[in-house]
Formats: sequence, structure tokens, C-alpha cells
Amino acid sequence: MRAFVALVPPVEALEDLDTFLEVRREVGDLRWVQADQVHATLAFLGDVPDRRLDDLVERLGRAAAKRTAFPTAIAGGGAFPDAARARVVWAGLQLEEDGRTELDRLATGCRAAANRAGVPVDGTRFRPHLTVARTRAPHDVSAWVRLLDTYRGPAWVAEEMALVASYLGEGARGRPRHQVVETFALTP
Ligand code: 3AM
Repeated sequence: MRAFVALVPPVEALEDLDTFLEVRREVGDLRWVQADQVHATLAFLGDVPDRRLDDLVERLGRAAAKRTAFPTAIAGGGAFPDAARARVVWAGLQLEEDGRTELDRLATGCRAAANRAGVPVDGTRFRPHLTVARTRAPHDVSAWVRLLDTYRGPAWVAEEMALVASYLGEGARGRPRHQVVETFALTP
């Protein structure tokens, strides 16, 4: 199973962002992520062998329970590697200081949990973001980033994270199809 761990915003937040971006989608040559697949990746796991799954699920559950739920909202945006030569356009998460700490520690905890369960995760710096579009080639997306900077979605409380399976090429137009395998509650 190819999988990742993510924070999945509630439907209302995803729909609000989708509505904000919808009218503007006609322009440009970006590949937009379907609204119901937008998420903030905490750890990309790659292929998880079946024999590792139970241990992984148990450890992820404990990692989530160590962190406290926090208020947030989808807000602002940016691009990787940068707006002038972007491959990825993303929306951000608005966080209070405590929330930022909890989210950072949650991501660190997920990675540690995966490594201990025998699913090696790379140690690249965690940069919270929700990918909304990808480019076919490096592309100037400054206008999209400026637009996203004006966005602030409805507030919600991040109270769980999800283990998501990603099936390559099975979704619409050959995109990966995502399926939540398990959710893990943060401490209220
Ligand atoms: O969350 P974002 O969109 O930044 O690009 C994939 C996506 O990143 C990334 O994992 C996230 C799952 O939604 N991803 C895919 N293959 C990857 C790989 N081999 C990868 N990240 C690291 N290594």
C-alpha cells in the first residue's frame, strides 16, 4: 500500500477554498488537485508492507494522542520551489503559536512512528502546506500566490489526522485516488 499521513480539512473548509478558486480556474495551465483530495501531508510513507501496517497504525495512534487539538483555517498560500519557477502551488494553514508547535510536533511524531514501525521516512524539513495545483513545467505562479494571499477560509479545529492510501493512476484523468484507511484522534 502506497500511503501518507495527513491533516484532512473538513468538507466545509475544502468547499470554501474550492469555491474561491473555482471561478479563476479557467485561466492558466495548472493541474488542479480535486477539492476532496486537498490535504496537508505530515509524512509521506511510500510503500507500506502489509506486515508493518498493524504496528504502524498503533504507533501513529499514540503519536496523535500525544498532541492537543488546535484551531486553524486554510489561509494564504505560496509555491515550491518559488513563485517564479513553481512546480507546486499551495494554500497555507493559519495557526496560533500553540497550534504551530502542535502541528510541528505531530509531523515529527508521525515520522518517528513510521521509522520505528520499519517504514523509513525521509527527514526533509516539514513545511505545512496544502497543494492545490501542480505545474507541467516550472511556471511563474506569482499571480496565483497573490490571490491565495487574500484568502482566509472558515475556522475549524484540527482534531485528527489520517492514514491515507494513494492508488496511482486510478483516479480521474489518471491522477492518484486517495482513500482514508484510518483516522487518529488528537487529544481534545
Ligand atoms: O503534500 P504534497 O502535495 O506536497 O507529492 C506528494 C504529496 O506532496 C508527496 O507526498 C504527498 C502526498 O500527498 N510525494 C509523492 N511521492 C513522494 C516521494 N517519493 C512524495 N514525497 C516524497 N517522496
